[in-house]
Amino acid sequence: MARVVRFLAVLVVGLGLLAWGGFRIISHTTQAWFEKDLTLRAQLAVNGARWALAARWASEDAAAIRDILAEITRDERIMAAAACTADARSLAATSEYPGQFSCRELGRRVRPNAAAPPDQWRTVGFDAEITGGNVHISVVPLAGDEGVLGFVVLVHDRAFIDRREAKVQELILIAFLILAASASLITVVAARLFWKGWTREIRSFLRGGPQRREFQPILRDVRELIERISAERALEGEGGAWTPRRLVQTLTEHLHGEKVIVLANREPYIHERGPDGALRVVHPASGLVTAIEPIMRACGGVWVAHGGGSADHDTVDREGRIRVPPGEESYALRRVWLSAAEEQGYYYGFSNEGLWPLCHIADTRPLFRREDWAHYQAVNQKFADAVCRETESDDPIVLVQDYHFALAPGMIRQRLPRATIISFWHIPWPNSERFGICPWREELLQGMLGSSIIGFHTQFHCNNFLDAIDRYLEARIDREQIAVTHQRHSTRVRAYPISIEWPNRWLADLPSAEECRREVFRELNLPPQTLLGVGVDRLDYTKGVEERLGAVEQLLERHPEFHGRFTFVQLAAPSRTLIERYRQLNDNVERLAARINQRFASGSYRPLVLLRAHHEPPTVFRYYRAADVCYVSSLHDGMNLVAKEFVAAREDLRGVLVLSHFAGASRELTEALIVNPYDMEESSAALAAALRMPVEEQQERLRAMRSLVAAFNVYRWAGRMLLDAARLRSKDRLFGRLSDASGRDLAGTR
Ligand code: ADQ
Repeated sequence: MARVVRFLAVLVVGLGLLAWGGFRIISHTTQAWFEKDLTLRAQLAVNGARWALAARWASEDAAAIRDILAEITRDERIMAAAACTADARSLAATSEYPGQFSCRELGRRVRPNAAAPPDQWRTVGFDAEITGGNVHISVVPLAGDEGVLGFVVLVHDRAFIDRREAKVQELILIAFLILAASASLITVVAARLFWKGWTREIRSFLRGGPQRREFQPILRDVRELIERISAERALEGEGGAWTPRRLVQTLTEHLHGEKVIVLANREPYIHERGPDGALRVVHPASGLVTAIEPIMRACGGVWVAHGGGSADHDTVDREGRIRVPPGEESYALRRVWLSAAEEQGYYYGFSNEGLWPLCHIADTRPLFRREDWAHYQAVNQKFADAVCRETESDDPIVLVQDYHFALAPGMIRQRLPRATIISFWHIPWPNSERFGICPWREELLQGMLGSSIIGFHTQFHCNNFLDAIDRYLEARIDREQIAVTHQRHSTRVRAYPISIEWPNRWLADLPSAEECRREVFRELNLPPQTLLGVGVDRLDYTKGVEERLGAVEQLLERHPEFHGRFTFVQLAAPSRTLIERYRQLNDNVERLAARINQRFASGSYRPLVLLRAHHEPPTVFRYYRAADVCYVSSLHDGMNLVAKEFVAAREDLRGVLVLSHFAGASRELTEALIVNPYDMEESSAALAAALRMPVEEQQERLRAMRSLVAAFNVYRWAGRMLLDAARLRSKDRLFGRLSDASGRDLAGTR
């Protein structure tokens, strides 16, 4: 109510000011007109009497001149008149002439300047006040045969002008009101008619009836709104929890049970043959696999990946397929074979020496080689072809994973224009200046824009991506829809923060935290009062393992009370060891661990345990459960699932997570102790605080983080992407129908 009153008050004041301003202008203009009119009249009157006046001027016949002046004042609007000589003496004046306007004073007015001779004099006019009212004075030079003789003064009645002015203003006001009333009336009638048609169209649209073309943009907005609301409802739905069942339901209801094809470089199950010839299945240490595998278990479909295991060939059928997971077969793994040269160029070279350091701010220079690029293109084409062979319809749902396949979306789109391609970029996206380092930046962006949706972990990375498009491609960016249109194809860009499965399958058969702790302590030969810290990573320079060990060293330096009591165990899965920078990292970490042990070891006490090997998930989870503190010190990380796994593992609500500010996970797990891993002071202090943290505080922090990871689990991550894909598909189908009906390509105008 107060708002309405405020609005009306502002409206009234605004209109008042407008009207006042309008009147000022009108009155000014009419006044100027009237004054001009008076001057003209005065000149006419004097000119009309000019010969008669001139004849009497030389003899200075005052009586005759007065008679002529009296004749002039017969005009009802001229009240009085006077005649003055060139040297400003009074010759004659009518009886009503007001004495206050002397010839001397008026003589000064007709001269443009003091020295101006009479032939330069000009007619002047001005308003004045006399007893009895306002007047207008005109002073008109009188010309004879021998030049200017003097001037005539005419006194006009201003009351007449004021009356006329008021009348004009009144008429203008009436015209204005009539105009405003007609305009309002027309607007109201038009709006009513339009509203009526509009609402009728919406009602008919909701009932599924025919739609008129001119209403299609409005109906499209309404449709989008309805879809968004229903998708949000489906997403947050009853019960709220996202489970494998709910994900499958979503797929069935919204995507008609469509088969999902995942394209990822890493395979979820690697078959290795040991030295004894026995076959072994390995779960790779990969955040991507951790996240996608539960989705495939739930939804079925095909996972297309590089077959890199030593026994991978021996376990597949002729098409390179094998049903997985072993013993619980629910989806197909389709292996693609790469030659050593292809793997070197595409995987180690372009992907991991080029794109990986390009996208991570961790002080390692990206290396771009032309031959790597050629392999990257060829291998992307090879995988894209494999995906197309796995499809059963012309509009499959394809989930393209990560930076290994920036070109594949465009290649798949070329063969299957109606496919729904969701690309997810698991690592950060750099700012556009850094991205510009890549010599094939345009090609990468074009390839990615073959996707229907491109996902990143954070909005920040989405924005960086849009900036890169803006800078390097001729494309239209719609910042409201967050979409890019390039060569008539539209791609949505969205943030989908990835997560882990909840409940976690690896926890189901795991012993209690106490038992895990006992087992780990036995394995590491630790005394029971030991405080245990743990780090779990692929050995990658972006994970900040060197910085982490530095923080442990400083903790022991600054806090002697932890000597002999604190042990940090680092599980480090060797990764990309063919690359020089990774070999260096390996050596550095080993050297650092040795130095710390040398400095602080005593008796059987070793402050640092480096377990440089791949560990199967049950072992990893056992360490999470055994630890007092888990330190994730990434220098730059898209998300980091280790942090979320630690939170999931701590059903006992014990333990503290110390988490790098530079991991995407720090945006969600705000109850962790968030640190800058480059700052040794801060991170070692955080480790000390974690080791001293009261149990109640540990419980409180973990409770909050656990409820977040439970609600925002990986099923929700996939569910949101699939719902968005479903919306796009129905929209595409609708547009397809509309364009068929109208013979126009509407899809291209989106
Ligand atoms: P990654 O860089 O692989 O993933 P991350 O998210 O930390 O990183 O996941 C690592 C996974 O490997 C975890 O599941 C962990 O348990 C496992 N792991 C780590 N060390 C291991 C070891 N020594 N032995 C066995 N398993 C180990 C990329 C991005 C991340 C993003 C994920 C998912 O770099 O930022 O979170 O994708 O999108």
